[in-house]
Amino acid sequence: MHDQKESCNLLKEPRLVVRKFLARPQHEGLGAIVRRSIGRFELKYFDPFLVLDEFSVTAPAGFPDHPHRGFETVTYMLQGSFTHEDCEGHKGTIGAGDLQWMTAGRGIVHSEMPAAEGTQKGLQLWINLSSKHKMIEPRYQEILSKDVAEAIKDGIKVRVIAGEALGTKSPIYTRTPTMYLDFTLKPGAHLQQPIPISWNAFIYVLEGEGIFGNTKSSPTAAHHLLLLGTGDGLEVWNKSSKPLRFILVGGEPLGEPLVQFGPFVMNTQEEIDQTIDDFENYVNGFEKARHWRSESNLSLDY
Ligand code: FJE
Ligand code: FE
Repeated sequence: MHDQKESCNLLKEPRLVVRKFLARPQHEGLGAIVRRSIGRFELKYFDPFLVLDEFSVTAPAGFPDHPHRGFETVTYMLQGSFTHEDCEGHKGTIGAGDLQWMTAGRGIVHSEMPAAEGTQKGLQLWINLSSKHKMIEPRYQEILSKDVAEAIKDGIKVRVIAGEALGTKSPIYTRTPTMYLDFTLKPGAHLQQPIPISWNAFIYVLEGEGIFGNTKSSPTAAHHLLLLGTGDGLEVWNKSSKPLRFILVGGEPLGEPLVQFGPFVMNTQEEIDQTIDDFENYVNGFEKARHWRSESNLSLDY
């Protein structure tokens, strides 16, 4: 009976880990610290993912007024809280377990600053937009922790940020088809999670130690990024005595040319030149940035 359960494989071709990176702390923004795994020199782009930062910020540090164009940012809080303000008058605070899915599209200028004492921690993922969506109207989707879809089964807990797992779906609309799952496995738990075959997918470990891809592989600890090879899903084992927490993110590759200049991500150099021009002249989506400064930026002047 037990053997039968073990051999009952949901997956035909489990994906193996093909690359592993440790994300070390570095300085970003104003006095903020990030562990950057995607978007660093050795891994500039993992189509459609541009950046993955695990951030750690203690006031007065943060990410003061800055622009974005051509992609989406997903901010998922792990500890503390962050306030976001933009030049369109949108303002909001997200706390532990909450998420903000921001589609910058043609242009956003905003600030992202700590909203509490102590250290704020979270993840920020940048997802590229296809050429036909780069200039869409900006849009926000915010979900509070209590409204994040969750499922629990066989020692596995999943918080479904985007996509579907254990029969539970997220309400988030993803322009670029994406899955974003926050898993916690109890000691002894074994997970089989389907992933669309043509998608790129990665794991980022947050807590504990896990065996990923192959039951015989060596364990991976926190702050490591694992890129997965081809296949129809992922197998994970928690053979340790502590809980294992990680995110599994997958997305459909766009397969388009990419030209990036900091927070502007387009397809050609001409489009980047145009974007810098638009930003400097407050046009084509940056109109409201002309006379705008965030409240947090005003207070930085004292
Ligand atoms: C940015 C440098 C930056 N990672 N994680 C340059 F730091 C940023 C930026 C962020 C950021 C913000 C949060 Cl809340 C979390 C982050 C980088 O804002 F956009 C550019 N261009
Ligand atoms: Fe930003």
